[in-house]
Amino acid sequence: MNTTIEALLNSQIKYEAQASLQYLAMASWADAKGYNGVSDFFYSQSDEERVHMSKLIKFVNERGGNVIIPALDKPKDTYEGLNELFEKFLESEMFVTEQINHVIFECLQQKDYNVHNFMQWYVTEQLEEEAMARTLLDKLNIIGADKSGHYLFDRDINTIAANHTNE
Ligand code: OFO
Repeated sequence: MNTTIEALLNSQIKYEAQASLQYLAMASWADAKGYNGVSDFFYSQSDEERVHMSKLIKFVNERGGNVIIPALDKPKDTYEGLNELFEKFLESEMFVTEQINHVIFECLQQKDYNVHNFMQWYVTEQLEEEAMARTLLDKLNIIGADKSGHYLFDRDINTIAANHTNE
């Protein structure tokens, strides 16, 4: 396996793992605050990121590359409220998108069309997740500091996210 691409895929394994851990911390924060809907949402986002990580690990191994299972940074686990929580969610997704674009760019530089092809799944996934994070943050910005709005957001978040995915 091309060593530049192998290193980039190992970095990507870390970013997906870090996102999974971050969303787990977000789920736990929301759980403790009584936002059950938001908590379920982040538990499931955390699971999804773990799948993204495993998919990369399996791919690198199948291609005969050397997988490095990374050490992770401690995730942020306190938030001022839902607005900050979802700002961080969008930031995290935008960061991952940027990294994936970088992998894609390097695949083309290195003429590694096989990995380029494999990474298309991540491009589509990121597009979807970033759009969803933006939609949720937009809704929270409309709600502002209104407590009953936060109550309804928490109640409806999984429906909003599901409908968003089906659009
Ligand atoms: Fe891994 O999909 Fe978002 O970050």
